[in-house]
Amino acid sequence: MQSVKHLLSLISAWVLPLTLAFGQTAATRPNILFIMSDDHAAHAISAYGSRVNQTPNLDRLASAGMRFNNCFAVNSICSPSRATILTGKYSHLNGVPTFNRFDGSQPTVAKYLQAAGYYTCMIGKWHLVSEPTGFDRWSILPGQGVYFDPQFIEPNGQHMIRGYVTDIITDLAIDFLKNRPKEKPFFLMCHHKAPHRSWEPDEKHRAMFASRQIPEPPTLRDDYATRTDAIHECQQKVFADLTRRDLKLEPPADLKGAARNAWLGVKPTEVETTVDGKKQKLTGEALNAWKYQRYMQDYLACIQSVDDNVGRLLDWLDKNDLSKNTLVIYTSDQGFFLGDHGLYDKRFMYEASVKMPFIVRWPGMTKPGTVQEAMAINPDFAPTFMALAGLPVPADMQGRSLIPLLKGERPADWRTSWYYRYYHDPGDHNTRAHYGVRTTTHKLICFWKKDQWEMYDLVKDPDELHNLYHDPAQKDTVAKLKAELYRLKKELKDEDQFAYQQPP
Ligand SMILES: [Ca+2]
Repeated sequence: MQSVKHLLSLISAWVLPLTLAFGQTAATRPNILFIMSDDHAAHAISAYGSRVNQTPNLDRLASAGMRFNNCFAVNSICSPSRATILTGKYSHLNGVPTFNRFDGSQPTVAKYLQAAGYYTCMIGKWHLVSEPTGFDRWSILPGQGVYFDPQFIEPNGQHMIRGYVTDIITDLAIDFLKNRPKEKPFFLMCHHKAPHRSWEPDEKHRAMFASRQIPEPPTLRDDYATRTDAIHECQQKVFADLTRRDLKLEPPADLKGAARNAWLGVKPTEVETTVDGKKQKLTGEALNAWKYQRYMQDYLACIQSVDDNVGRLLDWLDKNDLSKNTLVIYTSDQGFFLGDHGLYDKRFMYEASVKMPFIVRWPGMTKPGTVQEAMAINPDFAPTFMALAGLPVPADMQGRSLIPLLKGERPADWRTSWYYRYYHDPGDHNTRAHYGVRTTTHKLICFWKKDQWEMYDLVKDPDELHNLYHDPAQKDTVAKLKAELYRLKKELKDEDQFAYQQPP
């Protein structure tokens, strides 16, 4: 703790000379508006070529800025991604491999920016158990929070706000911007709860999607041939694992309390519903298709409200003459399976899960309507914020500033591979722990508790349907990927700190 305080005071002393050295003066340092939703897959954004929805406000941001096509979460679940974004470090160094408590006494990018004169604020989903540190103002949802009439925790207590959570978080963000000290640049983390499970839209957006037929993804009926045990064993399957609660089925009126909850927790194999005005009993393939529709209709309706609210924030910046000197980011804490491989949720190192949407508008610096193919990872976010504030990137942050990429300059030594590690096993969905490496062309995954491996050629098989690990023709490729995996693991100081035991 003492060393952190010492470090922060040193940084304060450095700020003036360093900002001058980095060419960012107090007057030119940009405001940073970081909007992050929860579980919003890039392939549910029309700027990313979505087949399932339209997101005009996110598209507006993308057309005025840069869309990253290859931005990834290095541990694809909520709390670990948040801890990584704050610290610039992998889970094994920031101490949050699963849903455990974040040690708020460690250095974070919010603390560094606050010490450097930024006005810092955190609004919405926090999900790190401990209270936020390094923020001048914060208002967070307890745990996962709820969609309707949510509670918020603030430094001086907890209170409920009536309404829909996505609207309220945006209201709070605007209130913060209105009442900020105008002489300081701001760093605002605006974290939406939506579209996290249990996917509860407000009435307006629910109605928009209620009768919409959503196209099925090509891998919805993946038979998992050639894959190892993990995907067979996991319980995050659209057809097998969605509950009556997920599907918004109405319990019998006489059921109360625990009995009602038990009824809602059932994964139904038969559902009575109304199709084209007629009551029907759905089973088998008809029920499977219906489950996918119910899941996606609600998930997409939640996203539509996020999109509307991003539009509100962008409008507010425009009206208050803040758009020019504010860097705006839209991202999600990880991706999500939208029926891809027959799954919902995230966790696996497969593309739909690890790929984060990442859209950045930075007027005057980032060329409008550009697309970035270089690989970014969520440990890069904190170093990027440091560099934007004109601060040196601390040596123990494991990512790299994205500023050169945002300016359209790709450093010759930019990464061509990155390391992944997921720990929450069995977790909520019986998903096996694994680590792996992804390059620009291949992916190697090791489920270390069983010593089972998968290898994919992402160029020939972008849907990751053909595990080539045991293919004799791929022997050399597998050996090279293994060498790279262990090189990265060592370089990142992953010494299996949480391999077999996670913090409580
Ligand atoms: Ca999440």
